[in-house]
Amino acid sequence: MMELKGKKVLVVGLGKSGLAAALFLRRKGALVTVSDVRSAEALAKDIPALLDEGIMVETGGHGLFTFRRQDLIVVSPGVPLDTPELMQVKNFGMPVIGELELAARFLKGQMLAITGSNGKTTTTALAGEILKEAGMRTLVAGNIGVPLAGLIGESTDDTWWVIEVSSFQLESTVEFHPRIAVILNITPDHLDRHGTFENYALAKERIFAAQDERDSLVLNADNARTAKAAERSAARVYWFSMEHEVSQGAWVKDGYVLYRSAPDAVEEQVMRLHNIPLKGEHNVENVLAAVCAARLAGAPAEAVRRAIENFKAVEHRLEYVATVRGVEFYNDSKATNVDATAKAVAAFSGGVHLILGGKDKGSDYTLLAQLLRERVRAVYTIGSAAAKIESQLRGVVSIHSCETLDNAVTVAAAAAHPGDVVLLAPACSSFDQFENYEHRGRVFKELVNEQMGWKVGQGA
Ligand code: UMA
Repeated sequence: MMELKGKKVLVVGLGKSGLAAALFLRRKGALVTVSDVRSAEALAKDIPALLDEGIMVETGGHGLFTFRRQDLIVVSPGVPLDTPELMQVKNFGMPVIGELELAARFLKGQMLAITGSNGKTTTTALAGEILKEAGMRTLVAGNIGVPLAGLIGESTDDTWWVIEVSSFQLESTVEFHPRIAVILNITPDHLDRHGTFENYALAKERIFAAQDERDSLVLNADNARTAKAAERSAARVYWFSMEHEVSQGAWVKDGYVLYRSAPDAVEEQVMRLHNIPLKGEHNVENVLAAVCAARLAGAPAEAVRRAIENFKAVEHRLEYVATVRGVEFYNDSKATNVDATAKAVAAFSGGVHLILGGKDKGSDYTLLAQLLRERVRAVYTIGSAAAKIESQLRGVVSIHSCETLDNAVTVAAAAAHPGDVVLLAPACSSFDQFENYEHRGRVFKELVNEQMGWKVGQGA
């Protein structure tokens, strides 16, 4: 294990991950500095606690001098690895790792890690619920919103970590070694950071880079780019599929979820499809992946069934908000890429009023054209991506330029007829107008409540 006592460590980025990493490193005796591009005012709520712990803080930009006088640099996931100061010190041989890698080196227990372009938060939450239902010591962490570094002290040798991992986190892993790794799907996302789809896919594949033949890799047999990963993995590969039976893993047949632990094992009937309490086919895929991963971790089939049947949709993932004058409102603020939006729209048979836009990530919105023609009555654009979306989808469907979410909800609610759906599934990240996708989703829900004539906080 890496010795941290007396080492000079720089943490880059003071968001959730940076804060947790800095406090962990300090407790381990490191001499910690945090550097963030935001101003001291913007970071005011976190700085006093850091100074109290004896952590130094650099705000308003990254100084090359600060970066150069360290023994180790720990980066937050949102900090691109080609940030000039990082590139410079890497050239001098400075070790640079991410918060995930740091935590993975110190935590106790075993890791079940889940990645994918879409569905990873729901699948992580599902797998976590199943292991808890099975009575296993479980910690759920990662991209789902809880940095691992803050939970290390709670882990013991019999802990199962259920971790949502993003391509950003995986880019800076070295020894990160999950016993069970899951890749749900790989479809274009984050091209602004990774440059090409292939680079992005390769970052995802780092989830199994340290695995060997004693480990398990769960892959989506129906997603071409994901299935290709099998060739490069040293682990035992398990599959899940909506379309056909698999040799080992989980699949759907005659209205049931089935699982088989090995090609010559008996197939188990896990549960009826009908009893999955989540909307949309993509959520059946998430269930299949969670079934596979949880059975591999040792959860009994009965606990798997019970936990899934009692599962509640995760906030901001195709979350039902309310019905106002016969119009249903759904919040899928977590649909931050084109594929997630397509899945959200496909969960409804028609009559959708779709709110699209935010910060563009180099996406191709024309991929939505067919689905929009079939199921969407109108699109309402918001944010800085609006002009691009409008030019790519002109003539496909009626488009209203709304600029803000507030405006979009008002215009969509007025246009929708009873039986229609107003769906926030914006296909973009939120950072142009909101703090993050959770903030965007919360604002949407407040606006829907206002449509009902409610004031926030007053309840029904
Ligand atoms: N910053 C710098 N320099 C830079 C860039 C950013 O100093 O060059 C600073 C920012 O000013 C800010 C801080 O870094 O103060 C933000 O760090 P961060 O973006 O890593 O945010 P955290 O709060 O640490 O949240 C991260 C994940 N964020 C990202 O990957 C962008 C969260 O995932 C995750 O929940 C959290 O760690 C805990 O693990 C969010 C996300 O959007 C949900 N993830 C992407 C996705 O799901 O698509 C990958």
